[in-house]
Amino acid sequence: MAFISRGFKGRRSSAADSSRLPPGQYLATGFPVLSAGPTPHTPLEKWSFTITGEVDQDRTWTWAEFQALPAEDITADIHCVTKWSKLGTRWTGVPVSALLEGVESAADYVTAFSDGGYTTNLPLEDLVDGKAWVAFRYDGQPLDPEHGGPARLLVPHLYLWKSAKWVRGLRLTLDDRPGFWESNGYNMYGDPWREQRYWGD
Ligand SMILES: Nc1nc2c(c(=O)[nH]1)N[C@H]1C(S)=C(S)[C@@H](COP(=O)(O)O)O[C@H]1N2
Ligand SMILES: [Mo]
Repeated sequence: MAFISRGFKGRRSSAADSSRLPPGQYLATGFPVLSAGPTPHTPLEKWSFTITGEVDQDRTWTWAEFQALPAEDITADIHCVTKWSKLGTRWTGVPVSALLEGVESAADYVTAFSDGGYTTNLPLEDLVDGKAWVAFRYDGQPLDPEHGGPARLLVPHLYLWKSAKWVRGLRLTLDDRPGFWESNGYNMYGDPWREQRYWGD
């Protein structure tokens, strides 16, 4: 009886994990690094974060100002288009809503831009209401440069290419403009649950 019950529990917990895996994904071991170019190393005293584009006025935070914003701890499952997923990753970050507070804009879209020139596009509504953060800690430690430190976008409900590493700001736009991977065959939206990997998915 004990044996059967242990086996049953084991299957149940792996079934629970697999229900958190979007179609076509597998569980990664470790934390793979995926970067289209070299890792930039911007010193914190030169770092800033800017909201620009279709806004009444640009807003910019220095690193010290950004650190003074209210941050949250986040636990999230993340999914890379190359098919690995990682469950229950732990981050600390400033919710994007806090950065957009008081910003007046007619924009419906955003292009996140990063040191090194990477860009990615998202609907503005996917960045607000507790769905996205500018994260600067991972697993209780300052975010590794390889994983986007000092700070990266974290949008766990979309494929991870939307979570721009080394992010330096958000450009608000009226229309949906393809970013780096979106100009190279990746989906404009990128919902892992609908397997929106590439153009036409
Ligand atoms: N600036 C920048 N951000 C980026 C990328 C990149 O090449 N440059 N790669 C994206 C892709 S395709 C993925 S899967 C994730 C990988 O994040 P990780 O290296 O922390 O696993 O970062 C995304 N953000
Ligand atoms: Mo990716």
